[in-house]
Amino acid sequence: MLLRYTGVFACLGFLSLCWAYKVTPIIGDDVYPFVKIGNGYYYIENNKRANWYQAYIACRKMGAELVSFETREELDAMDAYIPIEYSLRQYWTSGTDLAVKGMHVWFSNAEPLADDVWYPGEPNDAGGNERCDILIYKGTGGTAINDRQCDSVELYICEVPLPKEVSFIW
Ligand code: MMA
Ligand code: CA
Repeated sequence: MLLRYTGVFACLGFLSLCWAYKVTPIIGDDVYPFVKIGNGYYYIENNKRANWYQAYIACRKMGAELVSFETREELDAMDAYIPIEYSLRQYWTSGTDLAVKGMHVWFSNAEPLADDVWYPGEPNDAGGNERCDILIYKGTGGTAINDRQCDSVELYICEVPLPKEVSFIW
């Protein structure tokens, strides 16, 4: 009997521990060479161009990933940050359908691309060979994502996956 109650309380104790934590990002302000935009930390490469794979490697060398825009709001925050003179610049993102053709995901976190991040008419897989996703900054269809050939040599944006701190709140 005693053993049974001990077991029950041990389980309840464990469950209450599970419910009583919070997760908070560890870093606060800009951390060179990354800038804080909205809730994310980014490196915007405006000089060196690379194909999608090289761009991914360049980000990995910084301990980062090619950028992902999980929500339209994140993309809008980036749109508000980039100088207006950079209109029509294009920047590689981590978006790709290389794993499953027609299924575009953010390669850095496996989330599917939301419908509202695409440029009007995209993704169109032009020429049947557009597998990597690029941010078009203030094109005639606004700032949004287009699928392009992965070997196209372009600018890119890296994003730091946020380190998180887990703490108990009681
Ligand atoms: C057009 C359009 C896009 C395509 C690019 C390739 C300028 O936009 O067809 O969907 O990805 O061409 O350069
Ligand atoms: Ca396209």
